[in-house]
Amino acid sequence: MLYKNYIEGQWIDSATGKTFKSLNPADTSDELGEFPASNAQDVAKAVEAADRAFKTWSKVTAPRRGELLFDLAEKMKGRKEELSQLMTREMGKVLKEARGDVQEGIDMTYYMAAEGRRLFGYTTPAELPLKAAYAIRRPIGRIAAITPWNFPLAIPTWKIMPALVAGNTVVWKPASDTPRVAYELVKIFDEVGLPKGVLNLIFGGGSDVGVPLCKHPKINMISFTGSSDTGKEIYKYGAEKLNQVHLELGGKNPIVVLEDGDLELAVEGILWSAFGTTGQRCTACSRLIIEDGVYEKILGKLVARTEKLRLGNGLDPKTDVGPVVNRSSQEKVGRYVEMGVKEGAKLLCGGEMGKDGDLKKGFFYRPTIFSDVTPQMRIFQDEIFGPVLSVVKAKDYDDAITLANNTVYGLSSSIYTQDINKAQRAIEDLEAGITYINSGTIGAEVHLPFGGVKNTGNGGREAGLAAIDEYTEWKTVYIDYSGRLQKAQGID
Ligand code: UN1
Repeated sequence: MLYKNYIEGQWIDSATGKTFKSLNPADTSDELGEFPASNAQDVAKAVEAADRAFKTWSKVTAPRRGELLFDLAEKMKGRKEELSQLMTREMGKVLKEARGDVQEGIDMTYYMAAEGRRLFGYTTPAELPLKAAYAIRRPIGRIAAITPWNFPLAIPTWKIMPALVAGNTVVWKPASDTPRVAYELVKIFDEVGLPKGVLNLIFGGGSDVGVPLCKHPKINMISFTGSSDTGKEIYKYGAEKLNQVHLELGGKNPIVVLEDGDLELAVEGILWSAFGTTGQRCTACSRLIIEDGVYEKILGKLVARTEKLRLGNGLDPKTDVGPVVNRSSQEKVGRYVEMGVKEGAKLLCGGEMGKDGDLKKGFFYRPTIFSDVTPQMRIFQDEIFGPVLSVVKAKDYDDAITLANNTVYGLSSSIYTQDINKAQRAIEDLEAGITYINSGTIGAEVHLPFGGVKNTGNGGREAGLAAIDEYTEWKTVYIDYSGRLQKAQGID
């Protein structure tokens, strides 16, 4: 089936007439649809629509905007299973994880629906008598949302829901690997009666759609999740227009296991964080740092468990690990594994594509563990975004923290220890936006800030109240009811 862009409440063809297909990465003979490969002309139409809609949507009261999101959340809930199955087919994650992704989207939608009755500003005394002073939140305007394929439903909701409840309008460019899930979400918006132009959807590639969208003079905020390289480029487009730019970029997230940690629990957490979603989470654990005394023990258990993980189609309940998203990801993982071997790391398991039986139909890669990794190696430093875990031995707590922080990234982090003092110290010492104690690096909840330090972003946070800060601007109000000219700062 041929799908269309969604502009001003209408499903319309692209100006280009060109299309691209969405294929199941577990079985490329399964096609999820054909989508318009749009261009700058389509983008311009969508931004104009968002601009017209802003005039009225920003005047709808926030509780009413929230009610619409509430209806949306209810519908998403009703379609959870259908959306989850579709997601597994479109990007490969195993069904129980797809359900988690959809659930995260539902959670965010309910959470932001409720924000419609808060959007708290603040009041404060004025320094002069007979004068009121307070600050309120105002929408920013027309927002470009550019989203990745790894959380095709949850991440778009992190951007679209706070943007809409705050009174902004949105033009959304979803990843070209997951257009169908994007279509289904917008269809639900359409069904609940979102006023036309408030959310517009444009399918297509980064250079043909993403770039003109970011450069468009009427876009005044850009929110992007993806690689640090693309993030830097997008930041420049935003800078030229002095736009607010929200960037959620890469990670090379460490789990530290200390000698006093619960080792069984740690192994469970490592497996889940390194190979869940086939390692394709920004929060995935890709570096494991183990204190000397338990190094061999943990590695032994971990490799044995990893070798038992079943690779396969995510719709099969017996599957533990699904495919990577496409051929170029599979090749990238392969290149990094070759590099790791050349750099002198020891390959303990995996290290090859899935080639047997049905695995030939898609893009599979076996969960891979390297030991004897050093911080100089590319496999220690680069975000691979696949099922590859690099393991390093640490002498003690301080060495472990130094190793953990030896990265340009800083999204998630974790430490396993039973020592309350070390746990508390790690919360301060680990350079990351998120730190887990005695749990892996993945599984952030929607009502807390999400984001990272260093090259993971530019200081902003998604989710939680932080998202409301991202998608609103402050307006400060002074009301002088003295009836005379009062001058602040003590001027007579
Ligand atoms: C991501 O990979 O960009 O914390 C998002 C987690 C999920 C979100 C991951 N709730 O792992």
